[in-house]
Amino acid sequence: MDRYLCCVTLCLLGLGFMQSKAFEVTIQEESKKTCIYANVQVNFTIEYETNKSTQNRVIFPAPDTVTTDGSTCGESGEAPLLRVNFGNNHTWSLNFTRNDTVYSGDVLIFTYNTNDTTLFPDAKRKGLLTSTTSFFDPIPLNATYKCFHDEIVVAQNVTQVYWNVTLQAYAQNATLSREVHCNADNPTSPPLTTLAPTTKPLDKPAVGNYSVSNGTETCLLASMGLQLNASLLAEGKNIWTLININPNTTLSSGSCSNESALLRLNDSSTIVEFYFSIKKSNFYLQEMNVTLTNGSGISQITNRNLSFWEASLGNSYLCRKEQLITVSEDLNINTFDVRVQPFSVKNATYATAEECFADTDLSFFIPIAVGAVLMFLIILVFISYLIGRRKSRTGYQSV
Ligand SMILES: *[C@@H]1O[C@H](CO)[C@@H](O)[C@H](O)[C@H]1NC(C)=O
Ligand SMILES: *[C@@H]1O[C@H](CO)[C@@H](O)[C@H](O)[C@H]1NC(C)=O
Ligand SMILES: *[C@@H]1O[C@H](CO)[C@@H](O)[C@H](O)[C@H]1NC(C)=O
Ligand SMILES: *[C@@H]1O[C@H](CO)[C@@H](O)[C@H](O)[C@H]1NC(C)=O
Ligand SMILES: *[C@@H]1O[C@H](CO)[C@@H](O)[C@H](O)[C@H]1NC(C)=O
Ligand SMILES: *[C@@H]1O[C@H](CO)[C@@H](O)[C@H](O)[C@H]1NC(C)=O
Ligand SMILES: *[C@@H]1O[C@H](CO)[C@@H](O)[C@H](O)[C@H]1NC(C)=O
Ligand SMILES: *[C@@H]1O[C@H](CO)[C@@H](O)[C@H](O)[C@H]1NC(C)=O
Ligand SMILES: *[C@@H]1O[C@H](CO)[C@@H](O)[C@H](O)[C@H]1NC(C)=O
Ligand SMILES: *[C@@H]1O[C@H](CO)[C@@H](O)[C@H](O)[C@H]1NC(C)=O
Ligand SMILES: CC(=O)N[C@H]1CO[C@H](CO)[C@@H](O)[C@@H]1O
Repeated sequence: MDRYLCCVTLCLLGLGFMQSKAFEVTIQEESKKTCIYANVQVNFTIEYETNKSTQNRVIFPAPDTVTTDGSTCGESGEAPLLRVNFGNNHTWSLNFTRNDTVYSGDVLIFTYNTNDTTLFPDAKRKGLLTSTTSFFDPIPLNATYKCFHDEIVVAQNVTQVYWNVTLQAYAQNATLSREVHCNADNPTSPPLTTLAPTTKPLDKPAVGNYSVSNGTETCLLASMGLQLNASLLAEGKNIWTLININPNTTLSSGSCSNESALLRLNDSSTIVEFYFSIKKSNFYLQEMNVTLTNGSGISQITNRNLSFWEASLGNSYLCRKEQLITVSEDLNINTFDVRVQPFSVKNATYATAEECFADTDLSFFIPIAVGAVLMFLIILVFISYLIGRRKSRTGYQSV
């Protein structure tokens, strides 16, 4: 079973700070190639019930003497696992997950043994209890995760405070030189997720076909790709975050009347509403109402004073180029390949398209404009020639 040799190093971080405990471990393959390295300081705070029916709280650090039995570099599809055992049968284990470009911690399981009478002298429930959480967001495959600041992880009666963390997995025996720090370490730099290329949804959003019916007939047609660009509060600061609306998971609904029409797109708790109105003989997008759910926070952003996507009633509006709709200071929407017809839809098909100005090809227009100017000059020269000739002729006649 033991294809992997695990070696444990004692570490007194900062040489001399005896009271600050840390475990430093290296997991190696049989070929002695290092695959996982970790240097971690963590305090555990555990609440437990005593046999006097009171609540007790114990705080202790992970010691610097640990073993790594049960750790594995992972092979044949199995995830690499770092398992750290210490004290009286307590275990801290973290497995890792990756794709082609990034990796992250997957599931962190902390198991503590309440039979340990030095830590839990009067525990009512005796045995192995667990606390399951996640740990660190995706970082590039060739990078080391570092976090000097405190990171707090809370789950199931256990609060874990981490600091001075260095972690690398999928190391392939190389010392990973690129360091990616947690947000707390660089409050001014972009969040970790923007450093990990595959986690930012920067791809163009997919174009979805949506419709609204008034019960019997399709009364509104729309197709578009939508990308919300919202300034969201994350860890105490606002970060511009891109959210692509995925047509596969989006439900469309709405309503139609003779004067106004509503298209509501609902993609897993992100709701985008488009209100169309009529002025003179044109329709246009007048109002947007966007509901964003961020964790437990919900923000609602409304703009009633827009003027986009205007076309004649009876026609549809078309714009292939990317457009920017500024809904508020905190919300921009990038739209792609828009076609809408909120009124006079017949037989569930789009009427003639009126194309936006941005789509008109200027490279096609410039030669025409230059040609027109040249033609104008030629005509001007010709007219002055004619006038000149007539003048000179009248001149001769007067002689
Ligand atoms: C792994 O790296 C160490 C230090 O760089 C080196 O001494 C060792 O030979 C390497 N092992 C393999 C199998 O490449
Ligand atoms: C960890 O716990 C020790 C006491 O056990 C305390 O002195 C220290 O400040 C704690 N560190 C953090 C970062 O909470
Ligand atoms: C990590 O461990 C958890 C719990 O054992 C398991 O559910 C999960 O599938 C594992 N992750 C990977 C990538 O294997
Ligand atoms: C609680 O448990 C401790 C240790 O097992 C024992 O010494 C003590 O008598 C118990 N107290 C009560 C009230 O049961
Ligand atoms: C949307 O409609 C257009 C035109 O009818 C069609 O070409 C396209 O495949 C449709 N897209 C989806 C995702 O259904
Ligand atoms: C739906 O729209 C059609 C065409 O505009 C109209 O004839 C019909 O009465 C509408 N039905 C309802 C329920 O509003
Ligand atoms: C998102 O909006 C911010 C602020 O206006 C802007 O700097 C950023 O370039 C936008 N991102 C995209 C992809 O449109
Ligand atoms: C939507 O579903 C289609 C077919 O299942 C798939 O090809 C496409 O990648 C999906 N689009 C998104 C944005 O998930
Ligand atoms: C915006 O949408 C939300 C949720 O759909 C709704 O409660 C709210 O009344 C709407 N606001 C406006 C101005 O339409
Ligand atoms: C409605 O559309 C269907 C298919 O798109 C077509 O077969 C039918 O002839 C159309 N009817 C009218 C009245 O245009
Ligand atoms: C509380 C909460 O879930 N906040 C999230 C808001 O969105 C940003 C960006 O997607 C996340 O990083 C935050 O965690």
